[in-house]
Amino acid sequence: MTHPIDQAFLSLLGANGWLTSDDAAQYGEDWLKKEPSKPLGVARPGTTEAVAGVVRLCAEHNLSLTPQGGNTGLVLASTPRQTDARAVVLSLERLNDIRSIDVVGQTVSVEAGVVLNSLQEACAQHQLTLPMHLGSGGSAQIGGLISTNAGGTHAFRDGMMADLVFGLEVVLPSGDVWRGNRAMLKDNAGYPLRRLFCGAEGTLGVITAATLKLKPRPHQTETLLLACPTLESAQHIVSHGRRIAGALLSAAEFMDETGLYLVASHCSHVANPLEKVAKITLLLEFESPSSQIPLDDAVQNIVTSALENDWATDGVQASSEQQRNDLWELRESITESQRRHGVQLKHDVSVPLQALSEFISVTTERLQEAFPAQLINPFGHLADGNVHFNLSPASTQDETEFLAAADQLNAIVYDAVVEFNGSIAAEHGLGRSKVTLADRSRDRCERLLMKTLKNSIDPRGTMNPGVIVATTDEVPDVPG
Ligand code: 2HG
Ligand code: ZN
Repeated sequence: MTHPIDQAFLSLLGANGWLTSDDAAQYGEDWLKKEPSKPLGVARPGTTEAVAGVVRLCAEHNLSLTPQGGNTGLVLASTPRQTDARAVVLSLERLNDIRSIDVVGQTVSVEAGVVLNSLQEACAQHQLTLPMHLGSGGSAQIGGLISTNAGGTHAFRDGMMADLVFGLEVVLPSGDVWRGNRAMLKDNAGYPLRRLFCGAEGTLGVITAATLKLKPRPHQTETLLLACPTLESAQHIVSHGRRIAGALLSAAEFMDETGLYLVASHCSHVANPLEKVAKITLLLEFESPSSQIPLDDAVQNIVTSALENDWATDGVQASSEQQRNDLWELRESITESQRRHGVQLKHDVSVPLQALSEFISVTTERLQEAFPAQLINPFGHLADGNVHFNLSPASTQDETEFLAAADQLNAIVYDAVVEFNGSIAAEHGLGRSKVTLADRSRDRCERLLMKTLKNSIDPRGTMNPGVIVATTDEVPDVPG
């Protein structure tokens, strides 16, 4: 016999719109497979009104709700808590319509479940692009990107996801729909509500649609891979590149030799075209919006300066789209390689640029001293000081001891971030993984503001509980 809760969701959403607990396993597990949970079921509404219906039904039956996009997050924000026996996952995957593209205003109105790469393909047909690029673009959905305020490789130039959002449509925890999906950059008619939901990780409501800022599609793209002796030398290239090319420089990604060792070990089909693996490998990309602004002179200048000043010892320039994709594949395989390697501790942090190199060397030294048998793999977005300071045991034999040292290793990284005036959560959000950590670093005032916001918009506390704001039993409310 069908359970009454299943029956209620089936009546609301139809057979295609509700998966019972037995079919929910994939939705209960995060990408890193850290904490598989067993949701009560998965709601897959196909319209904003149906999302509102799901929110109301959950309230009626006292169920918690975890909105889920492409489930590519790394901080446990899109799957329910293992202990939550009354958790429903709300998948946005069927809300996947591109409502309209405004070629004159250069905006797109899009539903939350549209996958980033599909949106890029649709925009490309109008010679436009969304300036948001990240490795998980084949799965990541627009609603999730907004909810986590994703950063990616172009953030130093084009901003994070919140900077690309002009308007939003949101189903609130009350079941009301906020129809704020306007297409204006300049929209100061009150509190900036759209900002509130960017990076809220589904704790204040469910984003169902958005209007996003587009840019002209690049007319010319040039991609370089450079072998650098140190991180400082890579930073010299980036500073020089920004002076020479200005906003034509669109990406500056760095990889440590450890990251490339992981790629060679676990994704052996991915080739490194440079003869020797350098201490730091730098991937630079330049984009020109117009045939009137060619890139060749700027790129040539940067390569020559890098070699003449010994900032780089070797380099390649992509000569075809295929080669360009291969260079990006090298960079984007680091995450998958480290996952295949096994156990890891991830730290998505940022520090001011002038302190970046010292931060990395000081932290590396402290980590090595605390636990020598580990792989220290700092990589990321060099122009905005965002480092993924990821750690793994050197081999499977070291796993148990490495995990036993996890608290100490995490503390070394996060203490150094604070010491260097950085952020403990740069572009992946807090999820449940970093809530306790973030809560400790908040002063009384900030903690109160966060709680007041959460409680006034979601008074029952059922929207993605345990994410961003700790539930009171998780962290004692110590005065800060
Ligand atoms: C990237 O920059 C992503 O590739 C993932 O933000 C980082 O694996 C990671 O920790
Ligand atoms: Zn990143």
